[in-house]
Amino acid sequence: MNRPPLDRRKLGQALTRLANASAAELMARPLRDPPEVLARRIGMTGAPGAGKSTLLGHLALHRARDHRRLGILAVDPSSPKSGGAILGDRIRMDELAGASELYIRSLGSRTTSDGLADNLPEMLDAMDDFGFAEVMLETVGVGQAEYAARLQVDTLVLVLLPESGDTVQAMKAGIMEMADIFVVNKADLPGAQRMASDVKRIAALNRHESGAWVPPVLLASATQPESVKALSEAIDRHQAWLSAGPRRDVLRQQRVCYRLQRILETRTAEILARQDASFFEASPERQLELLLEMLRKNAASPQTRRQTWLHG
Ligand SMILES: Nc1nc2c(ncn2[C@@H]2O[C@H](COP(=O)(O)OP(=O)(O)OP(=O)(O)O)[C@@H](O)[C@H]2O)c(=O)[nH]1
Ligand SMILES: [Mg+2]
Repeated sequence: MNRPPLDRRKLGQALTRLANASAAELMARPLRDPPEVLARRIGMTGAPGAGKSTLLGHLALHRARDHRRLGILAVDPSSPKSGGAILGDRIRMDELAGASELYIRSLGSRTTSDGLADNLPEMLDAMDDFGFAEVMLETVGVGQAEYAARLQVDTLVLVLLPESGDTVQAMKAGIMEMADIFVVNKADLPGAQRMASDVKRIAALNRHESGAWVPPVLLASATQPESVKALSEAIDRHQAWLSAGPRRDVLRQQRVCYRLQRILETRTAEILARQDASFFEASPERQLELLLEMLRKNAASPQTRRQTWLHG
């Protein structure tokens, strides 16, 4: 294929700049022309230690074999500055050497309230701008993070462990309805088959409309390459299903909505933190008026507008 090689340095800088951008800066960002081809977004979520990075690593190597440009962003709450090392450890370096179009980056979750990384939506867009065919997102499935992750990806893979009590917890949190593919991971451990049957039974209770996607329940293990292939095929089937119906557009709209909501929340919090007693003594109506004024002023500020984002 005739395309320039991936400029890793430029991409790294763009992602860092976005990760550090304030809500005010994001709001003042000029509208970008989205590229014609958007990256397929695949999310992998599950409890800490479920084997997500390991599985994602194998999956990425499998899917990068035809030289498609493929990125992995791993939200790693435990290591804000690991710079990809954690996930990188899970992929053998000799395998990686042959995959020049594979890009991996760990992101710290830092201050964000939704359990994902700061400004993740903007970073995912940057991956589109850099010509990725596919972006895989690893998030740790705790609390609100699943919901937030759901909105950022097209295909969400939920990684469960055998005999972990995960099913019960997943049902409680309503995660079962969110996942497109279930993986009972570490299938080399005892209890995997039974766990898979349980999940199948529960998953079958959801979604009845005709034409609806029926989430497959797969077994996987780092020691079984064919299980990675099966997962990869399930992802392709789900992506094909998305392309055939309205769901992809619905997801993209929800994504835009969520992003605006996040920026407004963050910016509003920043503004409110700067106000003194006189602001809060005003009537609620006046407070809102003042707040809107300040938000508007920010959007028009030439200083922030001058920032150029991705390409220089
Ligand atoms: N038995 C078994 N162990 C596995 C398998 N896959 C991964 N592990 C082990 O499980 C542990 C956690 O693996 P990771 O891939 O780091 O799991 P993770 O879900 O990414 O972990 P966090 O990102 O910390 O939440 C490691 O010690 C792996 O070696 C598997 O298929 N079978
Ligand atoms: Mg991990």
